[in-house]
Amino acid sequence: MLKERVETALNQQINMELQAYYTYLAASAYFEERSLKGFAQWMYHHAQEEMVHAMKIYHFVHSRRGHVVLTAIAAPKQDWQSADDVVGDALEHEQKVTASIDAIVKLARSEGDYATDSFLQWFVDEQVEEEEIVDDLLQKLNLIGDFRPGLYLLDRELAGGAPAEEEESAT
Ligand code: OFO
Repeated sequence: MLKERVETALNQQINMELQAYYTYLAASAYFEERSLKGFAQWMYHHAQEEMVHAMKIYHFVHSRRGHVVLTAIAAPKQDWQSADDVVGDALEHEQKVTASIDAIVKLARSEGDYATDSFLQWFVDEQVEEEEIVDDLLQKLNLIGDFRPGLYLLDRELAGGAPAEEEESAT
């Protein structure tokens, strides 16, 4: 059985993961509307990962005979100034998620709930990867700066279409 405080924290985390789903989906729409298909695809794929995260916790709460409480998901930010503005916000979001996961691990340990502690280790590791990939994308955007062809090439890279490969296959 889950302790009440742990159950509440896990339900809040489900909401946070769903919020992340919504946030990445809004980012995907932003890029889609600007014909940056590679970025749109990357954000869409990430949104789906967030749904998987939410469902992992959902199933865990049930497996511990807990009660899932679904609460309202706030409307995400839907307008940004630039690609690096979008990705900067995503990194900030991931850092908040990391802090939230860490806080639940701490709570689970203080409650002597080692099953939840063990379950959350997957998320602890996942957050290292999440922060790294988003930060990596942000670093590339910072490198590109205002050089628009660079943005175009990065978009191609994210879409999985490397120009050099296409040239090779065309010859
Ligand atoms: Fe669920 O990891 Fe990103 O937010």
